[in-house]
Amino acid sequence: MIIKIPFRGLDRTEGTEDAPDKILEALKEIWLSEEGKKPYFDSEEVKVYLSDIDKSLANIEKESENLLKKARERNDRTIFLGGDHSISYATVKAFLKQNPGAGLIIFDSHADLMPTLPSPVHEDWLRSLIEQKILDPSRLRIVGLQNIDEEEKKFADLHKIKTISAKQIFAEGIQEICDSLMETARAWPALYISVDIDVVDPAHAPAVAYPEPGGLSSRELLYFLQRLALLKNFTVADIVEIIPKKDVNGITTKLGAKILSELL
Ligand SMILES: [Mn+2]
Repeated sequence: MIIKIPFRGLDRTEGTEDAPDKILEALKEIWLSEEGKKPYFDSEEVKVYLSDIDKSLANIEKESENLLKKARERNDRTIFLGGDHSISYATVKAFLKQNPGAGLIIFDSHADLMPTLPSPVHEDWLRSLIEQKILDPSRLRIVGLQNIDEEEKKFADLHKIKTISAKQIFAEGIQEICDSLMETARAWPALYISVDIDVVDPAHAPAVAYPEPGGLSSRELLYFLQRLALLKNFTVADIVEIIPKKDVNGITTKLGAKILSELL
């Protein structure tokens, strides 16, 4: 099941609200996944209010909960299409309500652990979930990290958050890193994977608000996702932060569609 969430909380991520429809459009050009599966899906859309963060996040949480229940009854995987990363505040909350003790793997060049604002946005949503004791930081991995702020680093150290930088992936080897990630995730009762497209090098995914040169290649991200998607406890994912109007030749949107086809 694909759930479109055309929401962003900030002007900086303006345009991410166009991504769900553009990604689904690009998906039509992907005939088969690399495993040879045809992408079959139902799609739903969550109602959001672009001028009201709190109202939107509350509604995303409520509707996601209902849709996740429906997906579970049908034994379907659920993929949320953002929007900016703030949507994960609500979707992860809905997921954890149904799957207590579950874990979260985030692919992101940034940590999203900035000091919290009154309403969660794409740079503090993760810290909000931890401060509000919704997410247990021991069941969290941030992969592909490149650019972390000092304040974020303090918070990550304090809560012993395990991060795997892009540099580490290069130095230690993607296979080994992925092996240990799989081992960790396999032990969790359920797994949620969040993909911030800026984890990918801007040479491969230019349509983002904060490009970070030195990121993963498209193929490296696909390698991680294709392996993690083999885990039976992997049930929910999101793909966020694509800004179609900043794209070059539609490659970022198409990468989003490709990721989607590999995760379905
Ligand atoms: Mn992010």
